[in-house]
Amino acid sequence: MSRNLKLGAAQLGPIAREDTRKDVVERLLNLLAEAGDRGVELLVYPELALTTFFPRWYLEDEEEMLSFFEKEMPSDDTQPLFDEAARLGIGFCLGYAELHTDSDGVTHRYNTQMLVERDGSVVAKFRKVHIPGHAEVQGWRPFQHLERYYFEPGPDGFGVWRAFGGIMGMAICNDRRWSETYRVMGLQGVELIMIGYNTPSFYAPDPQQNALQNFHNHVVMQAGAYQNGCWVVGVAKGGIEEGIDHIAQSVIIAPSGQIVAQTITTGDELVVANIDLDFCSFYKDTVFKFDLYRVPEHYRLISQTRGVILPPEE
Ligand code: CDT
Repeated sequence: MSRNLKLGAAQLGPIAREDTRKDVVERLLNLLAEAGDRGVELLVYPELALTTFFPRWYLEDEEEMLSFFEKEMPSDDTQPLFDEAARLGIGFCLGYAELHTDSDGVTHRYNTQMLVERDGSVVAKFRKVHIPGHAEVQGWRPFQHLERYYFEPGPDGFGVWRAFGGIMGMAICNDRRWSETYRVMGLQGVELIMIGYNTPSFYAPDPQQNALQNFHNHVVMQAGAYQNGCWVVGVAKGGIEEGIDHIAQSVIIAPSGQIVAQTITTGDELVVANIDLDFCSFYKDTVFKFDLYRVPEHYRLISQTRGVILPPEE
């Protein structure tokens, strides 16, 4: 049996601070048109795909800050993307900064991805859980990573949704570095995890990691795919954006942990793979048959006896 899905990773190159939503949506539409020509059914765009990666700046002025956030989705500017995708019968996953007002009138700022089905219906919103960086300006850094100033962690954790003929999950950028991201979705039977990212090549707290950025990007997603028997697609906004270099190397990864497609540029680029969701069962029903082989009671035993306390030094 096979459940084939033509999956596209729509990598973006840099977005300048001055670029309007209309400019960016034009680029998203170009990638969508190419995806249509290549038979794509589900197209995944990066994290914060509508704007530059503004957390590199400390914006005090509320109006200026909120100009990077979407108050509604779709908006007037993004409606053409929704319309064209539905006309072509292509579903998509789009990252953006979300300004959400809850039923008590309290506003929340989230780093969000929306999943839209081929008929244009919204499947789900996922809000980034692991918010990296810092909340106050740190003058020693050559540039800031103020995600903790702009965003609060998503309150809903990692869910999965039945869509596109399978079980779909999402994560955003820093989420991909944490093993529990994949495992929490793995325990819910996830078959495809969609991840957008913006990752500067320069890591100020420990620059010896710079040379390993592309390795770390792939190793976490390949391990997450293999250990949970699921497909993973990781999509970058890469290249030199406002003077800051970002890694690219967007990938589609099989449940075997192998990379089946990868971008070769740091700009706008589409890579496509025909993924079989039934291929997950080769791993979910064998080496990673959770019901048979996992021993959660043993984890409890360890935490009861050892907790989080390290043994005393000799
Ligand atoms: N966007 C995002 O989450 N980026 C982080 C950068 C490293 S932490 C400052 C990442 O994990 O790729």
